[in-house]
Amino acid sequence: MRKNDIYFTPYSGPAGGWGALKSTTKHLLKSRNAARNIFTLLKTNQPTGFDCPGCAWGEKHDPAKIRFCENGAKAVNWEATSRKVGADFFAQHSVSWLKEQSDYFLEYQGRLAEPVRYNSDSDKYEPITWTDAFALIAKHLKALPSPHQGAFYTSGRASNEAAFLYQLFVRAFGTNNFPDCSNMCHEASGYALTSSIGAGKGTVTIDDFEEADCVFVFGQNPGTNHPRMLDTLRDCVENGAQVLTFNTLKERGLERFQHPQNPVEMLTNSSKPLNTAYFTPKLGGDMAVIRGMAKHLLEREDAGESLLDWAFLKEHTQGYEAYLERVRETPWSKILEQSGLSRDDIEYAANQYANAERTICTWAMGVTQHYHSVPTIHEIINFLSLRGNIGKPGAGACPVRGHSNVQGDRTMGINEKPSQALLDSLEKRFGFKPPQEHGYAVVDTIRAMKEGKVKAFIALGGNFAAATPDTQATAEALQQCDLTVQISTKLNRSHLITGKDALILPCLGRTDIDLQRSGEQVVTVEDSFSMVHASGGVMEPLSSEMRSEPWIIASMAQATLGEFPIDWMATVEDYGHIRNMIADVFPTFTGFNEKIKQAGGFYLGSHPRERIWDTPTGTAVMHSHDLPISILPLNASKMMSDQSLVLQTLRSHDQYNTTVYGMNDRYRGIKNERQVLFINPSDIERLGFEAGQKVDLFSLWDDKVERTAKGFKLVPYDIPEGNIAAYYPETNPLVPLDSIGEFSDTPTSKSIGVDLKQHVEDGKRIL
Ligand SMILES: Nc1nc2c(c(=O)[nH]1)N[C@H]1C(S)=C(S)[C@@H](COP(=O)(O)OP(=O)(O)OC[C@H]3O[C@@H](n4cnc5c(=O)[nH]c(N)nc54)[C@H](O)[C@@H]3O)O[C@H]1N2
Ligand SMILES: Nc1nc2c(c(=O)[nH]1)N[C@H]1C(S)=C(S)[C@@H](COP(=O)(O)OP(=O)(O)OC[C@H]3O[C@@H](n4cnc5c(=O)[nH]c(N)nc54)[C@H](O)[C@@H]3O)O[C@H]1N2
Ligand SMILES: [Mo]
Repeated sequence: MRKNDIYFTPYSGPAGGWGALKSTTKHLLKSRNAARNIFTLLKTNQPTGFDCPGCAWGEKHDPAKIRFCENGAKAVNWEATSRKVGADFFAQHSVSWLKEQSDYFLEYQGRLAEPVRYNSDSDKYEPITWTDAFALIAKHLKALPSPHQGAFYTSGRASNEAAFLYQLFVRAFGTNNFPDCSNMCHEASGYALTSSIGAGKGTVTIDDFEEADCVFVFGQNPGTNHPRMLDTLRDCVENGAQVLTFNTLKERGLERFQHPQNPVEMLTNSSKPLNTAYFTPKLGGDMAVIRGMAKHLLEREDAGESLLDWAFLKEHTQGYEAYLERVRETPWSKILEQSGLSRDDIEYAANQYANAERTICTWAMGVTQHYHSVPTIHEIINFLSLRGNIGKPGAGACPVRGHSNVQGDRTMGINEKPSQALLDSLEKRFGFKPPQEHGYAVVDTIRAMKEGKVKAFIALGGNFAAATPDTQATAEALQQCDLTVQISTKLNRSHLITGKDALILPCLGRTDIDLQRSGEQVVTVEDSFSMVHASGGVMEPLSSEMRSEPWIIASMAQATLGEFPIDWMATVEDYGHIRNMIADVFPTFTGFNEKIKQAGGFYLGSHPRERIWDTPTGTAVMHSHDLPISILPLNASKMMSDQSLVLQTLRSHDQYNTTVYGMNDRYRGIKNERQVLFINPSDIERLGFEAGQKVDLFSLWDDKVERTAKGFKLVPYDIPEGNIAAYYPETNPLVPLDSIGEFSDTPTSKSIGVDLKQHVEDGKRIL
């Protein structure tokens, strides 16, 4: 590869360390509230404080240790700002004017401080009382000819208490239309795990990493997105474990790491090698990589070695013979072509696995946002099963969740396809028959809005307009609604894409003190390791007009349903009442209010971990899939020419999903810009462009709709030829609504076929 470092000056220090602390401090100071925020920060993930609103990585309980990471600090600080957005702000700025501003500008204005309603005559948001806001919601919801014309979105920061009340309200109202951020995130993990091992969650705890002797990390960037995971990986390496990383990009955080809280390492500026091997497969190539490793194991087994755990396979799985046959039949040529790795690399990785007694596989969006994500995760489970690596200490499957309580929200029943057990349990406890038919997930909700089948949209957090695919189509869909309601902490693009009636309801965040009639409340959250723990805010709310999420949900329910099936307002006087209801519905939460008094929280348990398989056959199921015909969705691949490229959309270091904290991406060497396109230098040359030149992206999808994202600067990067990368949400206009994963319906945000053209200035914004 031709080296080109004119435009690309990657961060030269180790990830973590001084660079991380310096950046954290800069963000703290920028909020004009430094002392208050540092105080807040120090309470993050402490037994007395709040759960970090950053990621869902777990934490060993150790009261002596201050736990924060750079990105947790940014998330806390962003929420705990002293800037406010109240009626005066909206009186000054029309929605049309706000639409012209950047996402960074919108969120930077501060915390939403009072409820407002959109007035289309003035094109401005105007104050509304809470009572009138709930009356308006009730009026719209009651006017719907069918409850299925309402859709109720959840973003993964909602607490268990808020999520439980929300699903109860929506089901009592009469629908399972629960689009949620999970649909765009780990949906494929939930689907693949449930259909293979009978439970849609990971099977490991944080302690398992101490016992593991091999960890495979597929398709994730923990240096930016789960920084505390790097501590764990570093400890694994120190314990002598192999850490094998598979990532299309060489991510700095995974290459080297030093911890900001280890002064000795910081002073010497030394960094230990973290990963013992790093492979860069093609986008979407992981299934082929894993198939290749399985094939090599099988070849060694067939040659007389004893590597497979036949006892496990025979006693605990179904379908292993068919799977092994499928592995034998898969030609190496196809494995090498789709993976983009050499046979040596794949065999090397397979041999590390063969040497290990206890192996963990972790993964995130690099695995879940493809067309064939479910088959890929099935392949991961098969791979683990081959050597009995499920249900023994130090081994198992670890989908690393994103939002801090996205896993808990699902546990609480935020699910458009609820299990019969959940519905029956709700019926038994609350005495009404919940809707039995499945509801709409994210993509179906957008389609239904387009077709006029969904008329009222309520969002418990998040940024639906910016986070979802096909931005133009989604915006048009949202605008066809009669009512859009956003329950939010910060101003974002979704507030500007309004239905005929639109409300913004300002809520408390994780860091705020939540005072209800019985006193200060705590809520609970669940991390990626199924640990549930309490979280209580520490900051005085900025405005007396902000309300807690449970209170807002209870008030909407009361206004819409009266006291059916419960006295909503009495329930939120003390969240202990909500937890009692949760315990009645979910047996694993028995004694909930007592259990959360334990420092560090309690473990929900995992059946697969005990080798109990809640599947129809009572065993784990090894699914055999062929490798996909193409690693791009077919509708895109048939449009590809030899000039076309495959785009992945990912996160920069200075963002939290659609929240843009700043314009740098330190580890990737980007300063002060986000409209960049990471590309292999030989592709730049082959396509006749120059590094630094601006290009427009045109998405390939066989439906004659032009989808573009314009003005991206070419940045030469260490990325496989034919693959490119750019930030989300700027690239969401390129993701066709119909480009979704098989079985999961997850937008294929990591495999989009595109053509590049020289940039033409036209000044148009998509939204
Ligand atoms: N600071 C911060 N923390 C966050 C978030 C945030 O935005 N900012 N978001 C939170 C959320 S909701 C989530 S879901 C997680 C997301 O955490 P990640 O999954 O780490 O997020 P992405 O930025 O989408 O990164 C995808 C990574 O996978 C790689 N990749 C992409 N495609 C492929 C592929 O086909 N194969 C392989 N092997 N690698 C691939 C990319 O190069 C990139 O390193 O982080 C959570 N934590
Ligand atoms: N192209 C592309 N698209 C993607 C992805 C991708 O990798 N590529 N990733 C997908 C993934 S993994 C995810 S999880 C989704 C994320 O989708 P969302 O969860 O919908 O988006 P966020 O950006 O996390 O939402 C940010 C907003 O949430 C609100 N908020 C923050 N904290 C709170 C709170 O405590 N309560 C309430 N009520 N509101 C709060 C603020 O107003 C803030 O503006 O995006 C998905 N979209
Ligand atoms: Mo996510």
